[in-house]
Amino acid sequence: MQEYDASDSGWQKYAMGDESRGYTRNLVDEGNGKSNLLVLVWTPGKGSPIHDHGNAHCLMKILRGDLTETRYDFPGGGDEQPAAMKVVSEKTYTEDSVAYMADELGVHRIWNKGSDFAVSLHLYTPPNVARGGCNVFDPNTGKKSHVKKCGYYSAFGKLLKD
Ligand code: 2CO
Ligand code: FE2
Repeated sequence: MQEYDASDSGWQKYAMGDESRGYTRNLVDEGNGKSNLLVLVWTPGKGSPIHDHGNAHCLMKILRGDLTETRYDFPGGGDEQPAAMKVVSEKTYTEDSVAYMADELGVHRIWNKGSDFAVSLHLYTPPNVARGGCNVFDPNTGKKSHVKKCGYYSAFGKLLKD
């Protein structure tokens, strides 16, 4: 991920944005069933919900713009009292930087504070979220909801119908 040159225009055919959404997930490669490579396009002023990563490794490289990541402690089991989720860090990543995320480090949300679309390249291994979805969390209560299908906006450069 570090060696990939973000000024290479190869990623552009996958970078399909949609300002009606927080971000789009565009599938580039399925790594022979062992990984998932995605180009994500982030709408200005919007972002993702707080989510986990299906017990997989996640690498993110910024291809265009800046992205802000807020990390939270992984919420505990079901019998805790509802409580606002605890922020552990907030970082802004600039073009060409690479970040790592995994459930061991907590959960996060990614936000595009800029005024133009931002683009990032994500490598997930194993591709657990593609198979089993992920969980999203309510920032005020820590309540978890399972998302069965974290769908794609496009696959292999072709727009998918909803
Ligand atoms: N994990 C999110 C997703 O695949 C993107 S935030 O970066 O990890 O939709
Ligand atoms: Fe994520």
